[in-house]
Amino acid sequence: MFAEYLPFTIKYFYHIIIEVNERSFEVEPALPHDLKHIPYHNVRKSEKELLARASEFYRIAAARRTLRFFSDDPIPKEVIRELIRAAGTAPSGAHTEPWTFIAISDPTTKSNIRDIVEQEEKINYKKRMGIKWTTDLSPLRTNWIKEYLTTAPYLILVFKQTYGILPNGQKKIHYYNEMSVSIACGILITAIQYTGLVTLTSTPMNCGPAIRNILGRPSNEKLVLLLPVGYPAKDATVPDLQRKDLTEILVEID
Ligand code: IYR
Repeated sequence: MFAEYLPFTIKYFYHIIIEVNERSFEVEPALPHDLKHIPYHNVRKSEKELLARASEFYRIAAARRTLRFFSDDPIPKEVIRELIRAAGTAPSGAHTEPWTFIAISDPTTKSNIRDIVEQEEKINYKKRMGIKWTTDLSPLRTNWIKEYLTTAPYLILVFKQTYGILPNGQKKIHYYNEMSVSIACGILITAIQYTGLVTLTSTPMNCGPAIRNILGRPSNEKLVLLLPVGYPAKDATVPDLQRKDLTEILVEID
């Protein structure tokens, strides 16, 4: 419609652009275009049961704390696999599942990661973060020494795939990859808590490329989260933090 008001030459190019665009969207969808849609089964629960389950889940979630002191007691590999299976159930843009989870128990790799993280964090704390940030963090008693990276029996590293590769070698667009991976991280952290283990939600600043290199990961993968996983140390402490009340986080419009 709009093209009718344009001079001929512009009109010509306008149509080409539209055609090029339309053609580029005519390529095969990443999922099969005849994908079946099947009935969804849900066992309906009573209102009483809904509230009981929601409250029980809250109780578990509320008991979660970020731990910085880990026991070196081993945990079964099968538990880590189940946790990652749970994280992999997260919703993702166009069902692209744009995540890679690396589970590390090898002491040398953990030690190499600790070296990279501590080297960068030292610069972060001393230079990059600045006085305001380090002052805001001081009540939490964090610093650049990350003993938990070698003590915890497992490190789980979560990478987002900024794009994928189709069987024909073309790039596959990973819509909302950051959001999809963040949701998977939320499920993973909650699954760790539900299982009875502890973790620390860490996002090591400036360490992504070096860690990706030592793990031999491809360049479409970017480090989003590093989670040490294990039991808490016997003498572990946590800061006595309070969470916001429901009235402070919820606005109800009925
Ligand atoms: N990444 C650093 C600093 C840090 C930043 C924030 I924001 C925290 O909530 C906690 C720590 C570290 O891991 O020490």
